[in-house]
Amino acid sequence: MLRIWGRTNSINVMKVLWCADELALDYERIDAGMAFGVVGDDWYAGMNPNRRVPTIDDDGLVLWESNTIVRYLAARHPDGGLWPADARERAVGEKWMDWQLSMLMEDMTPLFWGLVRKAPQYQDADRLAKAASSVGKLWAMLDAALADRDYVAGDRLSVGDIPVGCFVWRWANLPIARPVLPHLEAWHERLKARPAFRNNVMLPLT
Ligand SMILES: N[C@@H](CCC(=O)N[C@@H](CS)C(=O)NCC(=O)O)C(=O)O
Repeated sequence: MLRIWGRTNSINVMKVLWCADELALDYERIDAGMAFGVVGDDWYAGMNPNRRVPTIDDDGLVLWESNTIVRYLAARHPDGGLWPADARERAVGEKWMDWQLSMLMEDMTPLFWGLVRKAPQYQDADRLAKAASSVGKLWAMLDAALADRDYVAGDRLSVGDIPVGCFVWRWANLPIARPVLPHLEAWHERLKARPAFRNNVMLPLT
């Protein structure tokens, strides 16, 4: 039995739930994190010493780090179609998973925490304006990459679309100015047509 710990408004939990639903997996989700607590309990830290969400337990294999979980579930259920058998195609998609962590997070974190969660430490207007402008330039990179393809690794959805797909919904719903990026927008529309994306990602930002 697959168990997934994490609150549904966490972007990292959304990645895992969207992936699991694309793969049509049976799972139990247990609320954890922020108002739900749980992450502070010692038994939880025994599974995930970071005390963050998501964490999964798949028949005794405990994993944390959302992108790793997405890769694991997709590879374990290759018939689900998210894990390209061709290493080159897969790497092209996976690159965007790592880019989400290494580049996109730096600007998305202050914007989300400052504008949506109103965290006092992210209220510097100058810093927020710089983050909004800089993140627009990052999204333009993905827009350019999508000029000749429907999804980040080619002509079908794969693991590589999942982290950036969660973040594009968030970016599109932030109260900021955004550049016009037609390829990115068309890809976002394709994601929005998927029930698993609608059910897990297309939620109000909270
Ligand atoms: N790199 C980790 C980050 C995990 C993380 O920071 N999760 C946030 C939610 S998005 C969290 O646990 N926040 C504290 C909480 O919810 O109590 C991952 O991708 O899984």
